[in-house]
Amino acid sequence: MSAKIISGKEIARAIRDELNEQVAGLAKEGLVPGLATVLVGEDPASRLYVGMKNKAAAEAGIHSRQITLLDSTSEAELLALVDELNADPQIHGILVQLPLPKGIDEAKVLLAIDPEKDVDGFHPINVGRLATGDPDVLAPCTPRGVIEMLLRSGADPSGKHVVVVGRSNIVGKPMAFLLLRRAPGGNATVTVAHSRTADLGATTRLADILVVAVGWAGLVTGEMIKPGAVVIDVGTNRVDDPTRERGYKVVGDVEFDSAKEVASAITPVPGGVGPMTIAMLLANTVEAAVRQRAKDADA
Ligand code: NAP
Ligand code: LUD
Repeated sequence: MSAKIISGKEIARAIRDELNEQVAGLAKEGLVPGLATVLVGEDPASRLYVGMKNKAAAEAGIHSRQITLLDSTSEAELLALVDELNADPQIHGILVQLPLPKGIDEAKVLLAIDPEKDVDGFHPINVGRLATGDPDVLAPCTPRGVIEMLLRSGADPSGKHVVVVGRSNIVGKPMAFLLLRRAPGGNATVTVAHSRTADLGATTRLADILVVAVGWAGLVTGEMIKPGAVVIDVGTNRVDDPTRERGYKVVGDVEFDSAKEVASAITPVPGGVGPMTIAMLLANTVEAAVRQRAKDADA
C-alpha cells in the first residue's frame, strides 16, 4: 500500500487564489492589507522563509515591507521598530521571524506587538484567546495550515484521536488548542507527546491523525504509525547532500519511505506544511486588515 500524498503546495495554491480575489475586492473598496516582516540577523533559513513570505504577499496584492536588521541589533532598537509598526496605519500585520539573536528577549518582543496586528498569533493575549476557544482569534500560521490541510483533504479531525509530537509555542501547543476547539477543524481527542514521553512509538501508534513537529530528521518511522493513519509532517530539517549544488536537502521529521507504506495519507517535505504556513500568514494579514477597518469605522 502506498499512501495518498497530501500536497500542501496545491492546497496552498488554491487558498492563495481565493485570497487574490478577496484582496482585489478589498482594493476596490480602498483597503490594501499591509504586512511588515522583521528579520534580525543572518540565519540563512530565516532569510529564505522571510523572503518567501514577502514574495507571496506581493503576489497576493498585499502591501509588504521587509525590514532586515543586523545581528547586533539591540532589544531596545527592535522594540522601537515594533512601536513604529504598531502606529503605522498602512501596516495591518507584523511578523518578527524567530528565533531572535541571543541577548534579545523573545517574550518581550512578542508582548510589544499590537495583538490586533499579531498575524503570527504569538502574543500572550492571542495565545489566551486561542486557549479559551475564541473563534475570532488570529491563530498561529503553521497549526492553522495543518487544520486547513486536514479539512481540505477529507480528514476532518472531529472525533478522531490526534497525537501531536512536540510542545513548542509556535507549533505543538497551538496545534493542540486548535484541535480541541469546539469548531470546524476541531473536536478531536488530543494527546501531546514530547521528549519526556516514555514510549513514543506506543503513543504515536494510538493516532488516527499524527502531527509531528520535533526538528529531528526521520524520528518517526513506519513502525510507529497505526496502519491507515493520516500523517502530517511539520519538520523542516536541512541535511547534507553533496549531490546537490546547494549542498543540502530538506527532509521532515517522518521517515517518508517507511511511513508511506503504512499511512493512508501523508504530507511530503518539502511541499507539505511549509507552503501552508505562508498561505495562512496571508490569510491572517487579510483578516487583520478587515478587522482593523471595522474597528476604525466604529471609533
Ligand atoms: P522546537 O521549539 O525545537 O520544539 C521541538 C519539540 O519536539 C519540543 O517540544 C521537544 O520536546 C520535542 N522533542 C524533541 N526531541 C524529541 C523526541 N526525541 N521525542 C519526542 N519529542 C521530542 O521546534 P518547533 O519550532 O516546534 O519546530 C519543530 C520542527 O518543525 C522543526 O523541524 C522546524 O523547522 C519545523 N517547523 C516547520 C514549520 C513549517 O511551516 N513547515 C513551521 C514551524 C516549525 P521538549 O519540549 O521536551 O524539549
Ligand atoms: N517565526 C516561523 N520561525 C520559523 N518550507 C516559519 C517555515 C515556511 N515568527 C515566526 O515561517 O511562522 C513563523 N513565524 N516559521 N517556518 C518555520 C518557522 C518562524 C518553515 C518552512 C517553510 C515557513 C517552507 O515553506 C518549504 C517547504 O516545506 O516546502 C521548504 C523550503 C526550503 O527550505 O527549501
